[in-house]
Amino acid sequence: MKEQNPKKKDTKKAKDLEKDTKEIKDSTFTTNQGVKVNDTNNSLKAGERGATLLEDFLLREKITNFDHERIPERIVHARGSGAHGYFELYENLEEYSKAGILNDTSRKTPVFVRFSTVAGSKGSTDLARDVRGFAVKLYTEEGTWDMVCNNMPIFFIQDAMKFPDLIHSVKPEPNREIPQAASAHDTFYDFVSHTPETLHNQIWLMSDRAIPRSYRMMEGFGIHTFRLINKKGEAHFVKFHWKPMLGIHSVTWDEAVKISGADSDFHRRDLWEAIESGHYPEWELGLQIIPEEDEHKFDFDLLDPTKLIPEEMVPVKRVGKMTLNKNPENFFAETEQVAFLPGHIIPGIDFTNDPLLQGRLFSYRDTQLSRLGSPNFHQIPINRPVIPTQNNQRDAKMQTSIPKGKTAYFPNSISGGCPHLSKISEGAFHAYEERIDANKIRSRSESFSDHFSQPALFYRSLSSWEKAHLADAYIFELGKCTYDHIKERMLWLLNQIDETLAGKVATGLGTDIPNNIKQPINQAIGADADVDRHQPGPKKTYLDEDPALSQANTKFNSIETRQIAVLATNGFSRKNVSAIKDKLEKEGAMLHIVAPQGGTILCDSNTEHKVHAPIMTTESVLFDAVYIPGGQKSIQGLLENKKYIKFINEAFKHCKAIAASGEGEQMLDKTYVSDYKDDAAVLINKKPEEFIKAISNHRNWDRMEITDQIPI
Ligand code: HDE
Repeated sequence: MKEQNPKKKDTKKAKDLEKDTKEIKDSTFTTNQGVKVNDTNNSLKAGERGATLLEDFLLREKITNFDHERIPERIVHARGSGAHGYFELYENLEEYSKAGILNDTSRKTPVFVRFSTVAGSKGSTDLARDVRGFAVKLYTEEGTWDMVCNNMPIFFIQDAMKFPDLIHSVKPEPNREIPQAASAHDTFYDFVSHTPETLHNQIWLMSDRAIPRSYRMMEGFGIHTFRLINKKGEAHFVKFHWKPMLGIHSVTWDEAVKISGADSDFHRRDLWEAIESGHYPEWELGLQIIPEEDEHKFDFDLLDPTKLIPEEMVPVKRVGKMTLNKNPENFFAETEQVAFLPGHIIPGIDFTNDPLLQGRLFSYRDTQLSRLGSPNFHQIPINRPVIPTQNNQRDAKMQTSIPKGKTAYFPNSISGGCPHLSKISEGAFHAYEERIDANKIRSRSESFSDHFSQPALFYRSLSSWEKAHLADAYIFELGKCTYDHIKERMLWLLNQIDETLAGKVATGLGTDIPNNIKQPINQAIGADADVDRHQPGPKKTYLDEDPALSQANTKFNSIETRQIAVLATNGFSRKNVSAIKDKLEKEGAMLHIVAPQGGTILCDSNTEHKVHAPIMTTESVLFDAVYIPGGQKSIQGLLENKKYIKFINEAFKHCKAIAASGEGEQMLDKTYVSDYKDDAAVLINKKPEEFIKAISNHRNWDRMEITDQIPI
């Protein structure tokens, strides 16, 4: 509990504030033209009671700026949070790629990362059930490389042409603008049920991956197959992965709903606070590398973005580490104005013909023009490459540099042919010389028609608790749909993936699984297309399970940044708290006193301790574990406030570790925990090491069977 020395913490805060405000402190208030100002509170009037004069340029400048403060929010991924950091490479990968960032292990490449939800508006809750964006801008010495990833390894659709339909279906319905940041509504499932290629991403969306515990505890995936190109011009296919050092962890849906009320900035705050406290989030960069000659070796098409390559089939090679160590100084200037483009690649990386990727290569530049208002968006500080740029592009809105010289064309003699071109051997980008010999057609390859095998593989690979969460999620989402035929189509499709899953969902919805539905994808292809040729193919089993798909197989070896609520008030046992505090904090956990009121409380040896949160201002869903120290007076004080009972019951329901010492057990006796004291993550008078182990396990999911009966 850092609170134990309130003075020290306050001094640090004051210093930070001093640093933050230094620039402002030493400055004089002026207009945007530099004219000094003596009053920014009153407009210029004819007499004390007006009228206000049009000539008041101070008023007009201030109000005009305010009137234009907003830029259009992103059409998708509007809600996001960013951070700065760096990337370091473990080993030289020149065999595969000539990209400097993948060759030079001595480099520390700066990065800016923006995490986001997809469907909600800029002010929507962080805990919506949604895919998360994971966009990484790598400012390399050979140009900026944007890896615009998601936290799921596949996408909903196979062709960019369908993207507006997908997004229109998931966004609030256009007549009432309802619901916000939620996929649980008719239009989304109307689209999904008519577009079976969505089923794979859809089942991930129903899984715990869609409600992460933290941005720091989720994976990132480039999704599309890209190419790595080496100096000899040889290509390998590649899938990009970001693997979180803290493992992949999620909250339960019940928590997600409650967190949205208790702290809708939960993920943003979590990222910010982890970085401020020096617990820098880290991910390893992973590559799945596939030789070109293996392109057709798989049971699915490498160009199909609705398919992943199971790690069991192609292992992920971990090649470097990304660390986020600095929060943005200004949200708008950095996190809002950052512009990611999948088309920003560097020599050594190249695209494939994935039709979704190809569409993205157009869309992102186009959207930045609408959002940021000018093709000069690369001149905004957060978007500037770290190396100088020169070319003959000129002018346009908001040109902030002053290009020198008389020539803005190439070739020229007046400027000595400058800026001059580079050879490929000097580092110029050279598109991979893929042979293309084809007819122009508006169609899709039959190799993209298998829509059931991978969702089924995903479901088979999950643990029992993940499967249970997933079925509940389908019941919740489909239960929110009002059209029976949409539910029926969904149930029929789910039944093609897994009969047990479909059965559970049908029971939850109180309906039957239909035997067949008419023409499953008649609308999802063109009017002239051969419908039979494009029906989803039969389900294949090329792999029983892929352990990497289950969160049950992630890392459980750290309690770093885990938030521990210490329920205490005046008279708590200092000895009890001291016994766990040092050990937990040494492992990186953060202890917070949750007391009946704010200010400070006294322990049983009369020392003052700062309260982190009065119980009325917080909820157990904001913590990872609960500790109740002894001290009879403290326990009596806590028992006077019924919210503590709810707090513990909820932590128990959400399968969290709960520890108590001495008289602390009396609190547990008033809760549901009293009947389950032999639970693996209920620790009464146990050693701190056992508490640490239980917290590092994230949750005791075995408890789920009983906690589902807890009526809160
Ligand atoms: Fe995006 N996407 N997207 N997307 N996307 C945008 O660009 C788009 C797709 C992703 O933090 C937009 O700057 C199309 C896949 C992230 O600023 C827009 C298609 C993946 C972010 C856009 C896709 C993504 C975006 C909106 C189908 C994972 C947030 C604002 C062809 C690999 C980046 C903007 C940030 C943002 C278009 C599909 C990830 C409209 C047309 C697949 C992480 O341009």
